[in-house]
Amino acid sequence: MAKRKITKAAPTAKAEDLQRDTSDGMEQQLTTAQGLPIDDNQNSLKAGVRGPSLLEDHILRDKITHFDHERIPERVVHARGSGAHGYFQVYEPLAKWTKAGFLNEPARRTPVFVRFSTVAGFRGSTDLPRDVRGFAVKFYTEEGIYDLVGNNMPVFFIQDAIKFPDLVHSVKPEAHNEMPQAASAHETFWDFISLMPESMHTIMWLMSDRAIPRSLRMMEGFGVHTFRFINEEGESCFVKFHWKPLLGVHSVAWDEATKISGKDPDFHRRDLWEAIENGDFPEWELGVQIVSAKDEHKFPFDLLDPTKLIPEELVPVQRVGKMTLNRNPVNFFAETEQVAFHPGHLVPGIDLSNDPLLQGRLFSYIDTQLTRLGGPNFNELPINRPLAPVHNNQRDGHMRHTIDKRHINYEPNTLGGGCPYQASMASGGFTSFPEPMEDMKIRAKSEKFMDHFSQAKLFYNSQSKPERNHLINALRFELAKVDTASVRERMIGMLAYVDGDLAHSVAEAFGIPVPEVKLPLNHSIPADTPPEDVQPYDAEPLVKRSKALSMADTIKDNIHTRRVAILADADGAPQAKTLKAALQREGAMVKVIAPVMHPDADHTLMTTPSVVFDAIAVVGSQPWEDLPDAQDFVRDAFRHCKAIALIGGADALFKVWGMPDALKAPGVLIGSTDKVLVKDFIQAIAAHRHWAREKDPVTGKKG
Ligand code: HDD
Repeated sequence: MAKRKITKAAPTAKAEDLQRDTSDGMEQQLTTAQGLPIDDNQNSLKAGVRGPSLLEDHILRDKITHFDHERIPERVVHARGSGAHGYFQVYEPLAKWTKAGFLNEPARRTPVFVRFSTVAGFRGSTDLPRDVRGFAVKFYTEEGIYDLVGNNMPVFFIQDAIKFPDLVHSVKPEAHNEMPQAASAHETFWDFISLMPESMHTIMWLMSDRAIPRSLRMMEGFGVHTFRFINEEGESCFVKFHWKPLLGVHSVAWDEATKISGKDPDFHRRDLWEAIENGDFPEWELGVQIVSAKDEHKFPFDLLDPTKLIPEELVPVQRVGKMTLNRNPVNFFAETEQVAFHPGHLVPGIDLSNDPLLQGRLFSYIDTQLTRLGGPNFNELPINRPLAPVHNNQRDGHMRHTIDKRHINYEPNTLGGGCPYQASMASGGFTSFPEPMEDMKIRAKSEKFMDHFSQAKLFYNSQSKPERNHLINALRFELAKVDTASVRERMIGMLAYVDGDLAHSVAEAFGIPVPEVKLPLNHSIPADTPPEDVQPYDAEPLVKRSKALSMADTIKDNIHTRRVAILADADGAPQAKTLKAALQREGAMVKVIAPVMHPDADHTLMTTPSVVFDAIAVVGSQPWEDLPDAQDFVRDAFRHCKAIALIGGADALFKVWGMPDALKAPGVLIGSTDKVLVKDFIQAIAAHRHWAREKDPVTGKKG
């Protein structure tokens, strides 16, 4: 074998180099983990060219040993996630409520890392299951790390952390056969839920279109729990956190979601990545709902109950700052996989409440990192490291990075000059709000926690007609995947406590009347209650409908970053080009799709279905109807209620399929690429979806 010239590795002479944690791999020769240059990365060391490999091959073992340990345990929940870097800036100082530095200096850009996730699926599962989405934000503030570990839904399934393992076991794939992946549509989940009336509000959210977002960039975020703000004077108020996306809140259709899962399971991850690479930086405004200490008990629900939201009509959301995501991670594992969030990562000015779900979380997150990241030093990984300096007497442990230069590792001390010394409140030391406490030790909940249905009703009543239809069909779908009739029936009976029509519409799909069910005697109802006395306790809602709970009136005035496909063969290319340019001027991301690649085409039909686009145009009169992929392309776009422009004879398509009515359906435009059509098409895309086209899958009736 020809001898290669070896360039010597640069000596790592400087002490600070020992603390390096990144490697760009550029113009560097290959070495072992110990820095030994490797002469042959193709062949293991053998006893002769046809002989066995030698145990002595330390280079082979160095490589394979590391490879064998490349995986760490995935998160028990939220295993599937996508992350991005960015920054947060407050608009005006919030000093009257909080002393948190990053919420008081408009000039300060606080770096953030955000990880979005699904909950139930494994790490490699699809981005588009029906599921809650995690929305976790790590703020690298000057006062240390602050983590806002929220979801895209403002409420949670259970009221007390002690039920979390039960909830998660029920929704994860079933224990005997590990099916289904990333789906709540199976019977252990619905068995559990039908016995947990407190979950009914979150179930409304989970069955709604919120659970199948169009994009991570088009989701709201919520801190869920009530937290506390504390100002310089030591005064405290309650706060609920919101993230409001500047692109509006949008979702896909359920049939579309299932198809995307097959065609591009990385749909959300890709969408986020591409938007950031293209410079279309996703933005959210941070919103706060503030409740003064004196108003703590004025609502019919308990502020500490995580199954309740505060209707925006009662307490408006004040937009106080903006988060921009402008940088993709360089390495998925080092950043998105190793990032470790914890609701107990707080800064002075923000404190916890006694919400029993939050209290349990405070234990769970550190505990899980010990297993996942291998020990107590996970805070030293680059993605978790605070920008604020860290000085304490915590030492050693698995994978310690810091080389502590002082041997004085206790406090109080004189040998180390008393350092590190305790910070006073005046110098920024964290102090908990001194909430008065005196009560008996008890396993119970406050009475207001027993109100399980009033906000489930509020949510259902606040949905537009198409949104309600989607919710009904989601329940029909999910319960059809339940094999045990008694579980399904109990669940339908439970729905009747939310809304009679809802329960009836779901029951209709199973050909049964709405079963009458007694509320289950679970731990949220006192155990000595006789069954005949178990009545739903419904607080009188102060608001009957809340506009903010529906997506119908979200932002729909632009097509910025919307994905549009133009189906065009070589003959239609000139028209496709004109249309593409016009849509791009409005900020859309446009791709030309062709049956056979041509110079103006970006993708072929075979690899590119319409489900990964927001709108389609078909150009030219070629017999598209003969091509099976083209048929699915157009039919899916029609079924999923997307804007469709048929240009230059393409309208023949629907006629050939015996769907002449489709040509008159809302959102379907016919014409040439003249200005009028382009203008109408842009408007139709901005409207997001034309739900009026939908038919009920059970009755076949419109809307
Ligand atoms: Fe949790 C992860 C959000 C209740 C225990 N949770 C996790 C993540 C998010 C949430 C966004 C992913 C963070 C990331 O991207 O790494 N969790 C919530 C919200 C909850 C909630 C909004 C209710 C309001 N969680 C909750 C409870 C417990 C946990 C009640 C346990 C008692 N959650 C965990 C966990 C995870 C986690 C097992 C898995 C991986 C991790 O923490 O780091 O500890």
